[in-house]
Amino acid sequence: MARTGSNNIQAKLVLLGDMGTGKTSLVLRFVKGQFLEFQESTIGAAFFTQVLSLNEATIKFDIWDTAGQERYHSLAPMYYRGAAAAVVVYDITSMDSFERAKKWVTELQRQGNPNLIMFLVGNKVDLQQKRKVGIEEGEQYAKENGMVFLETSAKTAQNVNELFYEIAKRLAKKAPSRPIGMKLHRRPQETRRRMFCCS
Ligand code: G3D
Ligand code: MG
Repeated sequence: MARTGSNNIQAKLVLLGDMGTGKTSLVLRFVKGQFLEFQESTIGAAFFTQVLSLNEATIKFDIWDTAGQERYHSLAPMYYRGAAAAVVVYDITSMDSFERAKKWVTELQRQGNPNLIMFLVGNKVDLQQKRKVGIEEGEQYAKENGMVFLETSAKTAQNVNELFYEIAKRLAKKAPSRPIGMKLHRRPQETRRRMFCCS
């Protein structure tokens, strides 16, 4: 994370979690305000940028949306290394995805940066009738691991902007105050780029 002007912050954000939990959908909801019922699986990782303005600072997010499949696991450190914030996503209708989320948290704790701001997100909260992971379970685990916890729905947009605002607020609090003299574009273009293909 770097403060690139008096109150401009550039921060790397990574999304981790099992395939199918809704990582790409959450990012698309935030960046483009859209949701796709049939969302292509991410191959390797995808990159997005988005700018969010708070009263106290403007945050430019460099977002790495990872694939989540086991076969791409060895690439994950590339995405979480140097990240200022990590969002570990599970699907509230899948206990397996919650267990997988815990593994990501353990990996981040072992290998990641101790200053990393970590969020635990239970997505697909619109599917209440299929819920397998209780809200208390998520909350409890997040608390034990010093994470911020939220349940979201990329489909209905519930808590999605709140998630990114909360990340931005915490980044703004933590960012070093010494400017390092790099300017943001006034209206950075959102980009999406496939990094790895195909197996
Ligand atoms: P991933 O990036 O974590 O692998 P995706 O997950 O964003 O690709 O989403 C996987 C599937 O879950 C997609 O459906 C997507 O539409 C759906 N999905 C994502 N978020 C939500 C949500 O909040 N609620 C509901 N009900 N569905 C969601 P398909 O049909 O393409 O598998
Ligand atoms: Mg994806």
